[in-house]
Amino acid sequence: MSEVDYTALIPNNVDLASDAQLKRALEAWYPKYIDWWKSKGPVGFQDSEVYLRTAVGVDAEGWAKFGYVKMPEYRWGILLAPQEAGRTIAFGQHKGEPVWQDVPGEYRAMLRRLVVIQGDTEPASVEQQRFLGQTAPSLYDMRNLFQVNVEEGRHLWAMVYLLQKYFGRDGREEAEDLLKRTSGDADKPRILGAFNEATPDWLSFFMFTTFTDRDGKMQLESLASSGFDPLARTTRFMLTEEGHHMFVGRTGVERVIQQTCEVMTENGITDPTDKEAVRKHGAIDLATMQKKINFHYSVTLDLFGAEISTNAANSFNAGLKGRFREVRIDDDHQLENDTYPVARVVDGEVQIVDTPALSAINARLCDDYMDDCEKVMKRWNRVLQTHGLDYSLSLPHRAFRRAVGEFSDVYATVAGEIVSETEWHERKDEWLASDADLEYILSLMQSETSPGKYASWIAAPRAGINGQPGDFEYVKLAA
Ligand code: BYC
Ligand code: FE
Ligand code: FE
Repeated sequence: MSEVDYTALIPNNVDLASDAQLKRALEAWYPKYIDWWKSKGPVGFQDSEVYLRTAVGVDAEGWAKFGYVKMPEYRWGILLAPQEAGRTIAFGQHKGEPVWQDVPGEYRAMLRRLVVIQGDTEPASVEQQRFLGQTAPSLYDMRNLFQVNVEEGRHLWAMVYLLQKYFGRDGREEAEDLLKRTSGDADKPRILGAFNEATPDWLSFFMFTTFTDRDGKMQLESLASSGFDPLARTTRFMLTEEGHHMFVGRTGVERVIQQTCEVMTENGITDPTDKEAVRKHGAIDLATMQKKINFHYSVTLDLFGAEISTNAANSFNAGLKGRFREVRIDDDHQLENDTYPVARVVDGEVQIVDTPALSAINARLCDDYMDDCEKVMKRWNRVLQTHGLDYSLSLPHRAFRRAVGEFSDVYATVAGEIVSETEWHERKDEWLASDADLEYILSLMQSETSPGKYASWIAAPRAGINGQPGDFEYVKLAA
């Protein structure tokens, strides 16, 4: 059962061969997916040989193999983590009951919505990143981009499998619609805000994979404890891939910082706010990086939904969506008598208010996300410290520039001070990249396609992918 069948059109470890109806539905969806990939996926490079990893097993050790693949021929598979015998529901009102192998009728709509929202983000991110191959700072980075893209494509398959197997005709319709909405489209946009933003340059891509893929991690972790076992097993395997996406983002930004630090040290630039001095050498100044952090972090916080949410309380109670690493939390996992401290706007300032824990599920997940992001900031700041620079990067306050939840009606500075709308607009260039900053970044986006060479604004990685040497040809460009 957990062996992956690679002889089938759709590689899988779910014994697809024995379910003729499902197999037909997925095989009918396959050409539509390929059409979508070719028309809305990476622009160009479809005939190039890309050094990609493909999942070939689901155990922690040795689940992937590396080799050259043309992207449209990537083996997008349906891979579930192994079933745990005797697993019971870990939280909510059904706590202790055996997990569900089928959709519980009373929760069908709730569950379908979670699967559809999760599924919608995956192709959206591929669409957002479709032009980046053309301006890759190296073949190494180009390969990483395409690796992330094919895996987000696989994540879409993961959700489509659930929809088609467990949700009948509605599920098949939802699967079609996942290919019909498009990131940024005026008429049929993707469901969640951040997935309709543009990713026009590589700094944005690295920030996106740092911050927005990290929301993916948090959401998948909370679905990984779902009482609906097929969803839990699917998301558990997706998490193994998510690690690489966040690695690409975190080390990508780190390498940009590294390059800037080197430029500053070599040229005796000591004022970190002197952006022209750094830009003269083709690097990205630290202040602009801070502004990009402010943008991507605040957009991503909105993905957690309202801090206080009955939707979240209902899906927790139902046993469908838990908290971050639910099973490791030391409490009763039902939360009927618990409270949780939630940051809210009270009398014109941000205050912490004890709130019934069930209604604060989203707030808590968001807090766990913030802690995770703080660790990333520490790593980035270590690079600055190593170079003896008196500057540090930081996360903006949670109230800054929010469109969803507690802070959506107020205007707050990056320090969390609530100001008037007029003042906020007057000062916003202090916190967000200006058009001129963004144009400068875009002007740096020239592709570098010689093996082992890197664009002026980014340092080489510390190690190659799968132990490959520095001048490895990660993408063999089609003539
Ligand atoms: N934009 O109670 P509320 C990833 C709507 S990323 C627009 O506040 P809830 C990835 C909401 O639909 C992870 N609308 O929120 C990363 C609702 O509308 P209705 C993706 C929004 O439901 C990088 C209303 O507001 N996975 O995998 O508790 C690359 C009130 O809802 C937004 C998931 O998110 C928004 N930002 O929580 C590739 C997991 N936020 O129904 C991939 C599945 C809320 O009242 N989704 N609304 O009309 C969920 O768990 C929840 O739906 C959310 C929202 C956490 C997103
Ligand atoms: Fe994903
Ligand atoms: Fe991802």
